[in-house]
Amino acid sequence: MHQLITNTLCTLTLFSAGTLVITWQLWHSASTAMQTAAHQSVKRTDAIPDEARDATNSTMTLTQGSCTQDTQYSLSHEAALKPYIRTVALLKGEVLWCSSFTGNYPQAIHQKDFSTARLTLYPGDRIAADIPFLVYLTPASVGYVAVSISDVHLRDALMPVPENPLLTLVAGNRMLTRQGNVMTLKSSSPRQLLVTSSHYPFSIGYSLPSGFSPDRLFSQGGMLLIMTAILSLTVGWLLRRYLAKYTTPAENLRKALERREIEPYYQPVVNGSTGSIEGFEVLARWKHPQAGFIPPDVFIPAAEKSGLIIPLTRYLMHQVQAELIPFLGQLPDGLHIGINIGAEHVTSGLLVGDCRVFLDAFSRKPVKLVLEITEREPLDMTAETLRCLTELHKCGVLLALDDFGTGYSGLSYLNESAFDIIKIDKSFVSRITPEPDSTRLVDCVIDIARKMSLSIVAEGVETQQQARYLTRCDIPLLQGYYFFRPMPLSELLNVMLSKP
Ligand code: G
Ligand code: G
Ligand code: MN
Repeated sequence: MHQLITNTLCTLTLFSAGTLVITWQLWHSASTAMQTAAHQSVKRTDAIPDEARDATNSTMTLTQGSCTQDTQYSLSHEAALKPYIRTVALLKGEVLWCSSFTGNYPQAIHQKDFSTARLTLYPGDRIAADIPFLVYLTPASVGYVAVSISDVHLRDALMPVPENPLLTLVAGNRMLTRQGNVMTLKSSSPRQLLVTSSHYPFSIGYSLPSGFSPDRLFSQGGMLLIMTAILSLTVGWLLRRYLAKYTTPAENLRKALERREIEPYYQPVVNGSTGSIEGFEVLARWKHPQAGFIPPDVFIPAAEKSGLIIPLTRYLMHQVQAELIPFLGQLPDGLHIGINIGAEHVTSGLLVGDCRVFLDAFSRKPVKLVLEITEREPLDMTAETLRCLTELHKCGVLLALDDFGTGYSGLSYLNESAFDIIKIDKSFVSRITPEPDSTRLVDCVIDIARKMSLSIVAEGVETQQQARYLTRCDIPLLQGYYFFRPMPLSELLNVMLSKP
């Protein structure tokens, strides 16, 4: 579950980051395109006042004369031969006295806000047939020369990129849109960026594209989006495989504990001379839903290394307690319950409390709790450890040295008189055969135990001969396949409750 969330989050984060980068890149390209368009537009628009300036230069001298036919001819000539120019006119104050268009009929300028600026945009009026126009005005010694330019040419210059409707022509405080409207700029007008001509007092205005536009993203970045999605899913999938492959044994074990896949099995401990079951040793069994049965030799060392041996043991103790309590009335008194304990549990300071809880649960019918501490793992016999073992003895817990003779200096442990029982390892028991000298080693071990006044449990008894020999040596408790294999509780109850 945890892994699935990590995976999904990672995939989504990757996809979002990719989408963000694509969005930014598309916005950046669109902004650059807009800026380039504005610069191109300035260049193209510059050519228009260039023409008006030439026409003005050729007609400047006419401002001093009167509006004769020759004067009109010269004005019309300029207007007709220069493609951008609509009219060339001579003004005194606000009165137009000679024009390429109206001839020598003096006419007042109808525009309410006549401006003496070099370039002025005017909305259409009656004379101009409601077509907006730009006036290029030059003061002369007497009056002005006014050259008007129709908006068509201006609007053309605003269209370097046909699909880009956002450029405007700005002169003074007025603006011509590409739709051909002349508007006065106010502080409330939408903000636009300006590229100003270096030759004439006008600018081309443009707005930056919106930061996010689903339209732009899908139409221009569709392919990239699909690729990002595929990439994110692939990385997510690879990560999933990687995580699945590299989960440590400890992690698997932790999950197994959470999912309650580990359960206690019970191997009966038998009195060799009477054949009665005196109790059992609890052995952990992991039933993995996919991998099937996992043997403890595999996961117990992993648990010991990862510090999970304590939770595992506590879990088993709790299970044993919960499973057995309902049948307490039917079980014999002083039941021997052997539990395997990791060295770490002894030094953790938790063991005494755990045992007290366990024994309290069985207070109705006292049991003999035997902690089996293996000799294969080193156990530091510090003052702290010894104090813990003493505490355990005070609670009535018995301590058994497991796998005796196979590992770390069991003899020196015995010297501390901390143990009550030794469990003779199956490797000694298995040596007992009909051969005359085969019992020598096990005899030595038994001798040591006797000299140290320790009880003995022999484990790994597989044959009748071994059982007989050990019983003859007065070893009270035996354990092994010859009697019983480890079994689940239901079977244990069967064999215990059917035999006297
Ligand atoms: O059955 P067997 O194969 O059950 O056990 C293999 C090894 O795992 C033995 O050394 C046994 O002592 C150990 N073992 C089994 N169950 C437990 C357990 O609950 N705790 C500890 N510490 N060791 C266990
Ligand atoms: O280390 P410990 O003594 O806790 O281990 C007990 C181990 O011995 C378990 O793995 C258990 O299954 C195994 N076992 C119990 N009886 C026999 C037996 O008769 N023969 C063999 N080979 N193993 C046994
Ligand atoms: Mn054991």
